[in-house]
Amino acid sequence: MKTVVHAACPHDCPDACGVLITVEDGQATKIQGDPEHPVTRGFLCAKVAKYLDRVYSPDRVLYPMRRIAAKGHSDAASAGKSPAPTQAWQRITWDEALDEIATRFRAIITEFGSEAILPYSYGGTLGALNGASMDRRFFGRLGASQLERAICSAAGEAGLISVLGAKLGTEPEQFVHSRYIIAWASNIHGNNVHLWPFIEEARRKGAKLVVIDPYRTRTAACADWYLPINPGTDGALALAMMHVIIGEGLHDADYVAKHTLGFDALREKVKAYPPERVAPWTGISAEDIRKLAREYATVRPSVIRLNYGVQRSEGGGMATRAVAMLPCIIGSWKEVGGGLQMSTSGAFGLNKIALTRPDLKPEGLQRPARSVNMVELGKALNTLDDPPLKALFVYSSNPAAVCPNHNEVIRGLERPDLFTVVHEQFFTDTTDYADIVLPATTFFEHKDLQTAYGHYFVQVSDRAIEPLGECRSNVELFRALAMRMGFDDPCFRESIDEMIDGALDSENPWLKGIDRGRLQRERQVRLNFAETGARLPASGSQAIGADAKAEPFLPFAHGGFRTPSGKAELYSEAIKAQGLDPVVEFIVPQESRHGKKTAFPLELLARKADNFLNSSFSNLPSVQAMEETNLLEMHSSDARTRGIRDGDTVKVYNNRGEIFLRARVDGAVQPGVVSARLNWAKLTPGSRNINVLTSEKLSDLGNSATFYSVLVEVESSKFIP
Ligand SMILES: Nc1nc2c(c(=O)[nH]1)N[C@H]1C(S)=C(S)[C@@H](COP(=O)(O)OP(=O)(O)OC[C@H]3O[C@@H](n4cnc5c(=O)[nH]c(N)nc54)[C@H](O)[C@@H]3O)O[C@H]1N2
Ligand SMILES: Nc1nc2c(c(=O)[nH]1)N[C@H]1C(S)=C(S)[C@@H](COP(=O)(O)OP(=O)(O)OC[C@H]3O[C@@H](n4cnc5c(=O)[nH]c(N)nc54)[C@H](O)[C@@H]3O)O[C@H]1N2
Ligand code: SF4
Ligand SMILES: [Mo]
Repeated sequence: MKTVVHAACPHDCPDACGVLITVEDGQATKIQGDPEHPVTRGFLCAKVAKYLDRVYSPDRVLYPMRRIAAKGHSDAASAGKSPAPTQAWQRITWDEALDEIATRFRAIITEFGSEAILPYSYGGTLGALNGASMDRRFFGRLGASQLERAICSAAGEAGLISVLGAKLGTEPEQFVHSRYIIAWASNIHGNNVHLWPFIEEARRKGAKLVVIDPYRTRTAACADWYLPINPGTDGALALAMMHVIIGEGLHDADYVAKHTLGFDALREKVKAYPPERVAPWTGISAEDIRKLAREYATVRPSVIRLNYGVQRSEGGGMATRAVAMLPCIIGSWKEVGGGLQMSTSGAFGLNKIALTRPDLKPEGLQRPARSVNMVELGKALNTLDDPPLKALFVYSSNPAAVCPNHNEVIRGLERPDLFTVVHEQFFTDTTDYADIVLPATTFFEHKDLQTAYGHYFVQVSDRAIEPLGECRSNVELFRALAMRMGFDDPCFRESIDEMIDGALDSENPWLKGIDRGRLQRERQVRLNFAETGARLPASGSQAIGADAKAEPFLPFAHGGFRTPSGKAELYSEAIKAQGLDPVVEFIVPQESRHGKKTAFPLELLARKADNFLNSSFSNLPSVQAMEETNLLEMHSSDARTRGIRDGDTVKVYNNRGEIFLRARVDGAVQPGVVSARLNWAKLTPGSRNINVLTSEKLSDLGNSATFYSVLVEVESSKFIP
């Protein structure tokens, strides 16, 4: 029997593709993009196009396993293979695994209290159910420490929300109407590939594409104008652009008067940021800054695709705030194809309370459980007291690869007294430190509800095949654990469909008329913007993009900002309350070439790989074939002064650690900047990855990670570990 099942890609990616899976006699035999999805339009990225290799990989975790050897990478692993190190593991039943976890948890709670247990999850799946529902209910009811999930986007979200009040932005379909497109810290070909066809269509009609990125991405190489910027200086660039725009009267005085708060204070503030002052920080000439500002303000509609690279810096929150002000002062929110997109996730408004049940608590616990920032996992494992962390439950994440200050993370994970459970699809860097490993389903094997952060379509992702081996989804795992702990709240028995219905039963007017039945019939349903304001201004009502039936969604054409004042807040009391400049300012990042002098003169971009997804996919041979790994990209001038030639082994180091990579001298970075890509640690020489060099330092807003504020030194090395 042959069927075609509709699913949605749940990986941590803005595109949330519509997917069609062909199933023959219970086996998935083909994956393709759903051609009817109006944004993702029938194609998949290169890694997910090879998803059958992932689902049916011989390296999948298929059964619960108990550790029978010391914690740490096995020899097979450091030899560079993608291992299922069987000599470290003994297969056990689910009953044995659940009993052992429940017994250990009870003992830890008796001796140290429930906050000695820490859940640790992030972006393995963004499915609404498997991402955050039964797990949150379980750990809430248990009274475990709460996890502050700030590793990715918290600084940018705080910056964006301080101006707009919500994570809303320009629809990707509208980019075809843009005449001037700025891809700002936005690796579109690598991380957001479904936006590219819309940009190409706009360019065929004459639009100009500008890319602002310290790394010459494939997108930068295709741009009409590439502006390599020094890392961590985007806030200064945006301030200088506003200096020019306001100084030359290129702002939209009418929009500003009606829909913004604090313009006079901003006008004063930007006087301190003339292009001549900002040029040395950014590495962009004053002349280019002026040209960029003038073009952006006058070639209309102009749009900014701001992605998360800007906010992975010490000043990332303020920088995002500064960039988010630009469309507010030029009034481009009024135009189809104008505005800015960083995230669209704020539009979905699922009923998160129903999903996560924050009211569940252990009997007797009055205050909320303490919170631990996931960025500081190393610090938490090694130094947290009262109570110390005694158990770590990892799912949908690979902290032994993705967390900053890797050496400290590993030191913590090696603790023999730490009871670690990892729910995974593969034997990752993190399972190498687990006491118990539990097998997890892929999205082929479970049903879920899918939103997006790069468009406005909702989908139900159907289950295509039975779970492989004894794999269980996150929902089913935490349901079973709740039962084992004796939690009898009815919510632990809710079916998947009941949970989907509960999530869609929300006060968000944009979900009106969208229910599970309709989603299963229509596959991808655009949010119901017709129900509320936020529509086209009377002047221009051209149809847009692939979905001509739908009116363009212009979130702030008539104001309607979700801030306390209802205006775009160029002055923010909330920012002031945090002790920061209520307007906006640029503070030179300490760990940068502009900060205080150190022995480490080069700025490192510890970037993601175009063909992996954070550390996911990096173990699959067919995906490895598309990505060159273990490289340090550097500029020829920095290589020359250190006697390094293309292909040499180099040691890259700072006070936190060292790593051995192969030098690539090819012009992707500017002088003073080096770049390397995230990969599994055990697939990197020495079994340490690039996060040995990154720090736990938090960003100015949102307590987020600062993966792109890192200084290092590089030297030629004969030694290959
Ligand atoms: N192929 C692939 N796709 C992915 C991912 C992946 O790992 N691989 N990861 C997913 C995840 S988790 C996320 S959050 C999104 C993130 O996607 P993006 O928001 O695009 O995030 P990054 O790749 O971190 O950074 C984007 C770009 O910012 C640049 N950059 C670094 N520092 C600065 C700076 O100071 N200023 C400027 N202007 N640019 C800077 C980087 O060189 C990079 O090209 O992508 C998702 N999609
Ligand atoms: N140096 C450096 N470090 C970074 C970044 C960077 O740019 N540079 N980016 C940061 C960013 S933006 C992010 S978002 C984080 C991402 O950090 P993570 O979310 O930890 O990302 P992944 O490495 O993709 O690990 C996800 C794991 O979840 C597993 N998984 C997938 N689906 C499921 C499921 O349904 N259930 C369970 N139990 N497991 C599942 C996958 O097999 C995979 O091993 O990394 C951060 N780390
Ligand atoms: S990772 Fe992103 S681009 Fe690739 S299939 Fe999934 S949603 Fe689409
Ligand atoms: Mo992320």
